[in-house]
Amino acid sequence: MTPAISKEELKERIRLLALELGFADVGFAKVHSLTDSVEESRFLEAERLGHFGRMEYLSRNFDKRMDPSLLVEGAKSVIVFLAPFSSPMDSVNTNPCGHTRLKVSQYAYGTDYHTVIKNKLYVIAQLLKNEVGATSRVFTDSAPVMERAWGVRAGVGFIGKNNFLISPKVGIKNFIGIIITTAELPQSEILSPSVGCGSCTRCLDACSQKALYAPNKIDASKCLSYKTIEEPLPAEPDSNSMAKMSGCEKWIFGCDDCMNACPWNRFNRPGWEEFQVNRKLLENSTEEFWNNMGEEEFNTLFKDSPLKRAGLKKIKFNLSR
Ligand code: B12
Ligand code: SF4
Ligand code: SF4
Repeated sequence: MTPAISKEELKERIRLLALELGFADVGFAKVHSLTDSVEESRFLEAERLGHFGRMEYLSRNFDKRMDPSLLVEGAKSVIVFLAPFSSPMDSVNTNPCGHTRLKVSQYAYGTDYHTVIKNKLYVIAQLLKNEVGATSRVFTDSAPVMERAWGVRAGVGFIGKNNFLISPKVGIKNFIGIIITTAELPQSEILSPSVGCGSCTRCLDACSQKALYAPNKIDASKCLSYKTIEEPLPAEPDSNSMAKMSGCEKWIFGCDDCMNACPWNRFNRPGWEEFQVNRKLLENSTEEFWNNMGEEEFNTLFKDSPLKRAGLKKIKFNLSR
């Protein structure tokens, strides 16, 4: 009889398949509850201080957010994947002050990452099923999972002062993909606490909104990413405040300032092609481009794009702020 695959062998098969699929790194953590953890207390503090703004969904399913075994019955492991989205920035207008450069966050330059990443994670979930009959669920920004916290626990990175999960091997511009599975897999080594930000504070200095109000602390309700994507349109025109940005540049969807400021960018891997399909179109878009656009054109051009989360009305509103 063929001997069953060992846990170490299975872990290695997953690692190799993940790299073959284009993931920049992968790590493994044992499932446990996050109750009484530093992440739980930071989450509750942010909620108590009103920092979630109108993102009411963050307060729902708190028990599941703190315990992956409530999302997958019998879960034993959390596997964390890093999917690079860094862009070359080769078509950016380098003399933007002639007109205000309208900026869209790099993560939204391509096809919606939820679809792209999940499709690859399903391939790995299938391997787990074939090899050990495991039940698995795949996630990316789609469920009450503390994705950054699990990234730390799976040894793929540390939490920077800008709150990002940063990998000393593959940098900062990475989405996180997660598989929660009933397969038992060996725990990866966690990074040494000496790996981190040191005395750097570039991200805090770069935040025009002072949303990053202290190291590792973000008032998300002030963050441009929240303001330009998540916050509902106001009933009264311009009733919600936003600190003015520099005259030459304006974020109209998301914000990358605290990410771009980070020296760990030099370790980024090239972003997947799927995440670049609208890059040239979005890097130097103008007010005319947006103001002349109708819903139909928007829905065609950005059919499978993260921009659809905000919608054309919201983007036009962001232009006018
Ligand atoms: C809600 C949300 C937002 C909100 C609020 C963000 C926030 N920081 O709270 C808004 C809309 C503002 C937002 C913005 C962005 N987001 Co967002 N967002 C999320 C989401 C859905 C939930 C995050 C959450 O639970 N927030 C609540 C806070 C309290 O938790 P947290 O951010 O996870 O922070 C924890 C750690 O920082 C940790 N921690 C903090 N300090 C310390 C210290 C120590 C010692 C330790 C151990 C831990 C620790 O504890 C915190 C609480 O548990 C996640 C997906 C997910 N399910 O996790 C994506 C996610 C965090 N976002 C992501 C991205 C890419 C962005 C943007 C870059 C998009 C953009 N360019 O516009 C910005 C970045 C802003 C920033 N500086 O964080 C990625 C981050 C990838 C990465 N490498 O870190 C995620 C993981 C989505 C994904 N699957 O890739 N986001
Ligand atoms: S994404 Fe922009 S507004 Fe939000 S914390 Fe970072 S720098 Fe500040
Ligand atoms: S910019 Fe500096 S302080 Fe901020 S996350 Fe990067 S290394 Fe840390």
